Amino acid sequence: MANPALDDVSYDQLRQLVGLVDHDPTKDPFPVKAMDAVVFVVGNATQTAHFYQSAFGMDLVAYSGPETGNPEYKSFVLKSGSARFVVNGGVKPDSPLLDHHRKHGDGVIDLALEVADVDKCVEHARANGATILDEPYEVSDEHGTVRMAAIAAYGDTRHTLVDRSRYSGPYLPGYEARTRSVPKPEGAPKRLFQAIDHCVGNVELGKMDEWVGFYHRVMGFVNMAEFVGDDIATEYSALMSKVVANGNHRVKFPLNEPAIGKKKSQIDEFLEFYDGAGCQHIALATNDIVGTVQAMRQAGVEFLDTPDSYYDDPELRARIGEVRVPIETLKEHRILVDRDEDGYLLQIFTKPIGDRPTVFYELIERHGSLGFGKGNFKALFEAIEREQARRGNL
Ligand code: TYF
Ligand code: FE
Repeated sequence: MANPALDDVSYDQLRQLVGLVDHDPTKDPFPVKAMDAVVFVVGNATQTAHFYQSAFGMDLVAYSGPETGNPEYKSFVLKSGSARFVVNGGVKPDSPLLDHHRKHGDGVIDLALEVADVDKCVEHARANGATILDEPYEVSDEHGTVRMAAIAAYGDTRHTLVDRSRYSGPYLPGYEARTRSVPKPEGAPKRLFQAIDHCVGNVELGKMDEWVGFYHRVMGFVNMAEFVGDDIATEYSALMSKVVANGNHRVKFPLNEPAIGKKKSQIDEFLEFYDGAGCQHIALATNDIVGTVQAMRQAGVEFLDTPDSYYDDPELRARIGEVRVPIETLKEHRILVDRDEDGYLLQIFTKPIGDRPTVFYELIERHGSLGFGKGNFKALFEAIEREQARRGNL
């Protein structure tokens, strides 16, 4: 059975955590409720599932694999609040997951979306030129029925559409309930994050506007105000960026493309090592970023460094004003802060978590701000470029 205690994140909490806005889903051509799951293909799902428990504090909730009648691959389902990760690794040598891993390394294969009406979404997507990878189908077991379909997104990334309103099992038919297999450290917070805030896609040079158009046309997503345009791009960021979101902003997808600047773009580095377009970072919403960073660091997660000068800059101090945490604490943990007209946010970025310089994480604590930390772009991109240089890719 699903454990409701694991996703007891209320709508009001979510509104604060990820910055929701009012929206009428009855007028939406492609109504999306939320992220259903971020699905990864990795080289060793058994060990990656251990990592997300031990380092990200997630709870193992379900499993499918040879022991449950699925000889092809192992699949572990992990939760933290409303966030669900699924990590898959090939078992049978001819599993297509192993081809995906050979090409991309550890990465995101599916940004699955929970929807109320799979068929309505697929028809809208089809009418607007989307590639339908899986026509609507149903799977059932003793817990009920799930209706699903899948559409193609950038690179080899897909969006599976999931209607689980008639299903009460731990994940999907074919999965068995599991409980945490790695003990929680003593005194550890109940969970280290409560929700997925946004998932960023890196696409090839000149393709950003095509993919923004895709999300507009096919999925009815809207533009958010935050973007990195030509001017900022060539000066220091070496990337262009626009953000699309579903109607109530529960699902936010920033899209980056490389910009031709003085140096090799961090987006080019990603595209080279991922061997194509793909999901670059996932931002996790927490209501206690200091506690989360502390716990993750203790477990060995490495974060980008921020120079002392960032915190000692009087202009920054004046701009951010009063925030929940003393600036000395932010400095100690290398947490970035940004303020805009709606409020402020605290954020920090991990180094790439796998062998290839591709996928990384962001932690974000929002206090009214609906942005993505525009004021931090310069400091952040400089930190990313220092790491890029250490890898010999700049
Ligand atoms: O999601 C965002 O827009 C921020 C900033 O390569 C950012 O987290 C943008 C591009 C990038 C790294 C971070
Ligand atoms: Fe981000």
